[in-house]
Amino acid sequence: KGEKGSSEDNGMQLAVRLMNEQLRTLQDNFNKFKKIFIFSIGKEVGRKIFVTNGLEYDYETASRMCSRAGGLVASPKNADENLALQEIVSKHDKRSFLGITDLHTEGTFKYSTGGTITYSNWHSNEPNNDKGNEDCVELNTDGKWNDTSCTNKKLLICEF
Ligand code: 291
Ligand code: CA
Repeated sequence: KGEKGSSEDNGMQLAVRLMNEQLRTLQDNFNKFKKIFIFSIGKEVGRKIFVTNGLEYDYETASRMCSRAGGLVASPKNADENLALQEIVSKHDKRSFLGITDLHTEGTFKYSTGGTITYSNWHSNEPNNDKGNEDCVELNTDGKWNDTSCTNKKLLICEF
């Protein structure tokens, strides 16, 4: 019984060693793929990665597309993230939606995940809810925010 136990232990040790080797190979491949991905299409800021497909959609479609991909519509939480997004909209010369709206309560801008915004970079005299119809937020190429109609089509940028 003791002998059988130890041969089972040896088999287990071998299996664990092989799994560790495979895990290491998987991690190496994944890290390499991640580097190539970020180099080619992503923009990394801290632990966040911003990605655009270069196309424009209304807010509802943008929101659906980002969540289907396992992400969220980009929401800058600090000046670094806002600058990274500004670089993307400047490169494409298209304003983007942010994952921020006051659809729930007029005048109170919240993240799509809930919670009142903790960082903002409004253009002077914004948000103005022009024509009483501006519940979404667009990022301009100068990095400033403007509230705008959710049915406008803006550059899609998701965060992951
Ligand atoms: C004016 C300002 C904005 C307003 C915008 C929209 C149309 O900015 O009154 O507060 O949101 O018009 O009525 O433009 C967009 N992009 O929403 C003009 C440039 C943004
Ligand atoms: Ca506005």
